[in-house]
Amino acid sequence: MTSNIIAISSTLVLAVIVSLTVQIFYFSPIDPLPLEIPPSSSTPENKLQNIIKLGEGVLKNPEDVCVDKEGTLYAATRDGWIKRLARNNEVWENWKHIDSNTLLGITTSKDGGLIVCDVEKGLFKVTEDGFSLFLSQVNGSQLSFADDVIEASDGMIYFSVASTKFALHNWHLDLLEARPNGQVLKYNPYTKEVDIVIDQLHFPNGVALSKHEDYILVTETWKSRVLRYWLDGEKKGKTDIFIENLPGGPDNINLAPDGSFWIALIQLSGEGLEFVHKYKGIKHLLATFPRLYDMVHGATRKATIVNVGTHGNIITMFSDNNGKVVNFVTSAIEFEGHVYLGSLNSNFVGKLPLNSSD
Ligand SMILES: [Ca+2]
Ligand SMILES: [Ca+2]
Repeated sequence: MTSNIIAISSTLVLAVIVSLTVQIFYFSPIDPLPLEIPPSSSTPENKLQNIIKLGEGVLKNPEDVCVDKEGTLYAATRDGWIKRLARNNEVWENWKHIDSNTLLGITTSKDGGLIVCDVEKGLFKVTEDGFSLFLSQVNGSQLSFADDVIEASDGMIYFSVASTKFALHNWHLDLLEARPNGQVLKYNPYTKEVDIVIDQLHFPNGVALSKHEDYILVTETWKSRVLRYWLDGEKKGKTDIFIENLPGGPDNINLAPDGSFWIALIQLSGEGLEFVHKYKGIKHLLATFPRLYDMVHGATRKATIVNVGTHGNIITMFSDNNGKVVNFVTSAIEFEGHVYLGSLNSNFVGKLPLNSSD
C-alpha cells in the first residue's frame, strides 16, 4: 500500500516537472543568449535625494526631458501630453496632446518645436500649430519602437529603434533574450529616405550629437556601453566603443554645455542578482513567469546618472542608492547649472543644482 502511494506520488511529481519544463522551454517567448551585466556601483552620498521636484503630481512618467534656447523645459508623459515649463515659471502648461501612451525620446528641432518618438506610430513634429506624424513607415513596414531622436544642423534626423522584435510593454523580454534586435536609422527630410546607420544593437536607446557634430553617441542598454558613430573626419562611417562597463544600462544621453555628456543609467537587475542573466534556463523561466521576473528586476530600486567626458571617462556620478526619492531615472539634461531628470516611475521632473555643496 505504502509503496503504491510512493509510486503514484513520484509519478505525479515527475509529470509536474515534465509539464513545467515543456511549458518553460516550448512556450518560452524568447531565444536567449547569456548576458554579462557589470555590477552596479554606489556613490557614498545620495545626491539625487536632494532634487527639487518640479510639477509633482502632474507629470505622468516623463521618460525624456529637453530644454529649448529660451530655457523652456519640455517633457513627454505617459498620458500623451507634451507639457512645458517656461523659464521662471512654476506651473506646467499642457502644451500639446498626442493620442498615445507610448511617447519616449524628445528633442528640440532647429527650426522650432520638438521631434517626438512614439513607440507605436513613429516620429512626430510638434510645433505651436499642432503636431504631425512625419515618419511612420520604414521600407514599407510600420516604424515601431522608435526610442530617441536627435537632429543635426544639416537637417538629418538620427533615431534609435530599440527592438524590432518586442514591444514596449515587453521590453524585459528583449533584455532576457539579449540578442541584437535594434538599429540606429537616419532620416533625410529632403529625400524622405531612411538609411540604417548601425545594425544589430542590443537595445539602442539614447542618441546624442557631439558638440562639433563629428560623431553621434548611441547608448546600447543591455551591453552597459555607449557606441560612437563617426559622421566626419578620417573615421567617417566607422563605429567604435565610446565607454563600456557602465554601472547600469544607459538610457537617454544628452550633450552638456561643456561638450561632455549626461547619461541616465537603469539598474538592469536587483543588486547581486546579475548572475540570473548568465543562464539560459533561468531566462526561459523568468520570461515564462512574469511574477518571477518582477522579483529580480532592478529598475525601480535605484537612480543613477553619470557625466562622461569626450574621452569616455566618467567625471561624476550621482545616485539615489535605494531609490527613496527618485528611481528608474531615464534622462538627464544640463541647463544653466542644473541637471533635469526624467523618470519612468515618477510624477515629476527632478531638478538638481550642480554647484550645491550638500
Ligand atoms: Ca532626447
Ligand atoms: Ca529611452
